[in-house]
Amino acid sequence: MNRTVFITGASAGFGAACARLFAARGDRLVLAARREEPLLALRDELARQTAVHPVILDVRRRKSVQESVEGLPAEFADVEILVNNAGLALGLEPAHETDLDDWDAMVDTNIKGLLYCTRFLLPGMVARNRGHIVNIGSTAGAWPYPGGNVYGGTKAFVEQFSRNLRADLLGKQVRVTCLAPGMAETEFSMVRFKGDAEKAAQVYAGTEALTAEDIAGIVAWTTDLPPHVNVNALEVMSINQSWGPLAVHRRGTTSP
Ligand code: NDP
Ligand code: 8X3
Repeated sequence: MNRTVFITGASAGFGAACARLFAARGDRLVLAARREEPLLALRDELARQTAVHPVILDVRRRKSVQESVEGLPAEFADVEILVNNAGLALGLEPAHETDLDDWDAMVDTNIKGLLYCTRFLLPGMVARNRGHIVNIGSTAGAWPYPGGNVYGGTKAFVEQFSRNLRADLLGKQVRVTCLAPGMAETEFSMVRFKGDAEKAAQVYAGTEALTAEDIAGIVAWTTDLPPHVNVNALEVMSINQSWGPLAVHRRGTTSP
């Protein structure tokens, strides 16, 4: 395909699967994440297929994002596709019991990190009149659940920001897509439960969740459509996941 694709959160999960898929199609890759070891291992794995530029980057650091974008080698500078994927959920406690540091980290990563990457890469796309930003939202952005509080809020932001970008970009050949997956088996739950492997495994036990490869395939599909076709927002779940009824508090049964 010969496009340059910038993927955040490329050291694991959806990001790594996107990297593998885009590499197999011959796209050049800029792969960003904080953890050097898995990122460089992925670089080594994919270097046989395509040109890869790894960037050790914490997307929460605005200056680092700017320097990473401005310092891209010439071969990687004309980024055509940005997959804004870096993100996390921390904890599942009710709002009145959460750790404020967890809330800060989710807002700083899922919202502000995504904004920094967008703001520093978008001007080049507009100047070249060619680009596609794929933002990874979540079903949690549309459907609340106990303990989803700020994580769901950040993902609602991602979807609405994506739609507003489309409004700003009318008349430009720059597409914006928000892809909102449901439960997918990655390192997501290990991160949410802070390394508690047993709790994380329970999320996926006895069912078939989405895989990172499922999501990568959908991301790639949105980028392969004819240039005049923009997928605005797309929600996807495993067939094994659906909604429950609205919860009802019954006086006298569950509280004094
Ligand atoms: P993983 O935990 O497997 O991967 C998350 C990636 O984000 C890692 O590569 C991690 O790399 C990176 N990341 C986290 N924080 C930062 C940061 N501050 N700077 C740079 N990179 C960062 O999870 P998923 O692949 O499942 O998640 C990817 C995205 O998909 C997230 O936005 C998540 O919210 C969303 N999502 C996940 C779902 C799921 O059920 N799995 C469903 C719906 C949406 P590193 O630690 O090396 O920095
Ligand atoms: C991840 C899916 O349901 O754990 O965004 O919030 S969920």
